[in-house]
Amino acid sequence: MPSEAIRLKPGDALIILDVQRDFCAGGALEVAGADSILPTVNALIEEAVAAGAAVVASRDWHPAGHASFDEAGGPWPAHCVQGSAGAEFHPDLRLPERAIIVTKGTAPDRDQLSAFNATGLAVRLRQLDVRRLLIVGLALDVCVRDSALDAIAEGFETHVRLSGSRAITPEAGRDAVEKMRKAGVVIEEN
Ligand code: VGL
Ligand code: ZN
Repeated sequence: MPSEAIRLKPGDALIILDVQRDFCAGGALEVAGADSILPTVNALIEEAVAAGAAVVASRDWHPAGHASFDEAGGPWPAHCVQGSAGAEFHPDLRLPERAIIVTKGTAPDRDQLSAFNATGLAVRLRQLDVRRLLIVGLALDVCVRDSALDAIAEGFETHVRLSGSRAITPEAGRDAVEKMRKAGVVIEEN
């Protein structure tokens, strides 16, 4: 059963994962179709601001030679190196001034795929009386998945809107959706 798209309201947070140049067209770890989520994401930002919902944007922010890079024996090409052009948010992403920016992946020796991994985000959201999350961004099968699973574990009602996300591989994307659903994430398939 497809789940209905929610309307953002106070007590909600829009969580935008890693909409950075390196995950978008021409980037070091390009996610197919990544640029096509921008209209959806920008419309959600406008909806969140108008509704008084919080807006959170995470960024992958690795030191050079990070453990997750293939040069160090990790699974990924070098990407989102701190201060590089590839680590910048996509130039068309219209973040509001009051957006909460979460930086992750800074520990040199391990990966931090989830925006909740050692970032203090859950505490911050609870301080803001946030109870419900709408997660979009990149990539569906990696950081969106891990963040959504952590969000459930932290006790948030958690929605993922598929039109605002893309996977690195389609099979892993399908697996991620199944895993998130099983964990109690509401998958909005529109
Ligand atoms: C991500 C792979 C490596 C992501 C980050 O943001 O989904 N994927 N680092
Ligand atoms: Zn990374």
